[in-house]
Amino acid sequence: MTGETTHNLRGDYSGMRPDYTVEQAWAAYSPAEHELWRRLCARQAALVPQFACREFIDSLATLDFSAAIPRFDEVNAKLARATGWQIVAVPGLLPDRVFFGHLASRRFPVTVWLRKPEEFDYIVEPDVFHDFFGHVPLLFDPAFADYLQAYGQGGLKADRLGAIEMLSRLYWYTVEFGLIETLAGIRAYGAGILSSGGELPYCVGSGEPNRIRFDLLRIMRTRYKIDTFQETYFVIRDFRELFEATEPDFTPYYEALARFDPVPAGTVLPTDRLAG
Ligand code: HBI
Ligand code: FE
Repeated sequence: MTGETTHNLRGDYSGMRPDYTVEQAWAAYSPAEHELWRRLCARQAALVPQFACREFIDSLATLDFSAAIPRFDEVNAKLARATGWQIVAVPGLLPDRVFFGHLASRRFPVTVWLRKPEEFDYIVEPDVFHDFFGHVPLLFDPAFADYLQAYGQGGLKADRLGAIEMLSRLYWYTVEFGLIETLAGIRAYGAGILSSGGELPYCVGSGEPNRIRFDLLRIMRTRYKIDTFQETYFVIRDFRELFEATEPDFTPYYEALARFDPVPAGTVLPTDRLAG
């Protein structure tokens, strides 16, 4: 979301603090919500060993939150020791500037509400399952945690340069829908994939989508669709590659990219190096 407004979003933004955070209100979750949470975790846990990257699998194994919707403050005690990150409870999608500001300070916004049972297979806005199951485990990986903070710092600068759309594409094709090469083959590390029952096997196993080697400028030119499986995935070698890509000052990149047209989501360019 790149808009500054929070209208027509599902969350309750009325009681939030100036930094858009709220209390998690863990006691307010119903038994039915904890049951839906258990079903969502069971579905993904069956897929993770075969399709998720090693770092996600190892981190998930140290966190035991399949029995009920987790208490953010309990996980924060462990997370602070691991990488200095904290999760903060939010009503839902935040304006980009606010979102980047949290990431830049090693705070990951996690939505407090859970989807409805009829949204078991697909939800448009991130809910607590997408944010927590999809994003939190990799916050325990030092290299990925460094990248995400660097991304947040870059986002604050992109906001000042009017380059948010290009940086949102980088977030989309890495943090949300990124793939990584492993000795056992290509695996998923993107949260949007890891929290999806259908897209997790699809992104690794299907012959349909393009799988292109990570290329920062190519990614920042590439459009994405929010309501279908991805037509193109970008594949990194390891998380250091992400961190190193975000180290330089992006200003010259934005200037160079201003001369190119965006690339449609399903296109393969002659300069693309295919992966897998
Ligand atoms: N807000 N809570 C929340 N979670 C997100 O993942 C998120 C957001 N706001 C903006 C956003 N993502 C994307 O536009 C990023 O590219 C910034
Ligand atoms: Fe997300």
